[in-house]
Amino acid sequence: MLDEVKIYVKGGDGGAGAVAFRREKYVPLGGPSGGDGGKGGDVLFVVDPRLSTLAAFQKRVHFKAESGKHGSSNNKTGASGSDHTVYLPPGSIVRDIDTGQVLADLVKPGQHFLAAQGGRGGRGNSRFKTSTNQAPRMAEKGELGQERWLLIELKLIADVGIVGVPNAGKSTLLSVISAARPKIAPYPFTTLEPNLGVAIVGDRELVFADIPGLVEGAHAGVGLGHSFLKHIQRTRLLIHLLDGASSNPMGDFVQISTELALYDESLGKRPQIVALNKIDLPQAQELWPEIKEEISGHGLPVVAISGATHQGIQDLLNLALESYDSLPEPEQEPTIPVFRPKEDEDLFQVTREGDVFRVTGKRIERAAAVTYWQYDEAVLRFQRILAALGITDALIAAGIRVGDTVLIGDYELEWAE
Ligand SMILES: Nc1nc2c(ncn2[C@@H]2O[C@H](COP(=O)(O)OP(=O)(O)OP(=O)(O)O)[C@@H](O)[C@H]2O)c(=O)[nH]1
Ligand SMILES: [Mg+2]
Repeated sequence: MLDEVKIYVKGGDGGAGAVAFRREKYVPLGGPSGGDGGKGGDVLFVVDPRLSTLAAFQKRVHFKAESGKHGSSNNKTGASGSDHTVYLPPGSIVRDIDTGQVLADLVKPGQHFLAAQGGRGGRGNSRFKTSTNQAPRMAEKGELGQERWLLIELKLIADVGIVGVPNAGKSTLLSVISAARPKIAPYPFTTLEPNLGVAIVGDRELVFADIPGLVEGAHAGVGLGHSFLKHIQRTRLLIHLLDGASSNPMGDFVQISTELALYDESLGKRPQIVALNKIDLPQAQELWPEIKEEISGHGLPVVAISGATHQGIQDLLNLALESYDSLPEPEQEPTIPVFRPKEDEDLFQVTREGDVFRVTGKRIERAAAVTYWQYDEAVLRFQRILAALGITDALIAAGIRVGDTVLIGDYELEWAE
């Protein structure tokens, strides 16, 4: 699963303008007739909702548009280079590789981004004809196409994750509730990377992710590994799909729940709706009463559905929307705690200028600020703090005598016995 790729894009260079002159019968030297060069093609990024990963960029990272053709005689403009379109999945963020600045946030199907502009074609010599120069022997070169490296990140933003053992029917469910067309097959590990689909529930949209099948040890990388598990960390809700054709759906349930919790404790606690799939099969119908009771016993909502006949699907969607709306956003990714040494507030410093002693220090200055100097008790208490912090001793060591002035914060005190 690729979340981030660096790709190189280059617009086509503009074609060169031509230097040519008309050749006509009986005209020794005709006027200039060199055509302009063609424009270089652009490299465009376009959102394709059928894509859900950046996997295509494992094979190829350089994309160049075609250059413009050179201009030619008879004022013929060179052909423009064709554009090169690169398709990206929805949720792709395009960044400048050096500054990290976001250049485009590609979300909507069909949304465009001009990744690299093609160069302008050079002007042919007929454009340089003036009253004083009727036969210019000059033309322009084409402008070079823009080139740059871009960083593309994929935000896989799913609201609801569909999890379960291989072959449970997760991809089938996604294909029923959305326009997504994931591969479906009667063998395990058909889905290799998460697929996203948007389901319309009433007047709302929910993005579902069909997660590859999980097996025992998935948290440690068994099966297809666990890199895709992080993509369900941001989902608010899980649909845990049980395979009604399995010999032991409850055993599967416990196993998958364990894998999720082992991968990430909070994922194990993520709200779940359990759905027994393939209820069209007699085998599943037989299992249903017992499963319903057991899952309800765990305090979880449970429904019976069939991706094949669509039984129970609308109930499941309504339930999903209802729980989704009642849930808070999932916790933010944990930030790294920063430990700073705590400032020692008791520290103080005594400085002497003649018979004036200045005491600085956070705690003692605060104590001075909150003392009601008009009350003896308060003053006594302040003196106890001075002693406790070792300031009295420090002042004596510094040579203070009765009648000298002590400055603490904004206060001026007279030293007495
Ligand atoms: N009878 C019946 N078969 C179903 C139902 N849903 C899915 N299937 C079949 O179960 C098999 C597996 O379906 P998938 O949707 O590929 O299962 P998956 O959970 O995505 O499997 P992986 O991607 O391999 O983890 C296919 O042969 C489906 O046709 C259902 O409701 N009833
Ligand atoms: Mg699948």
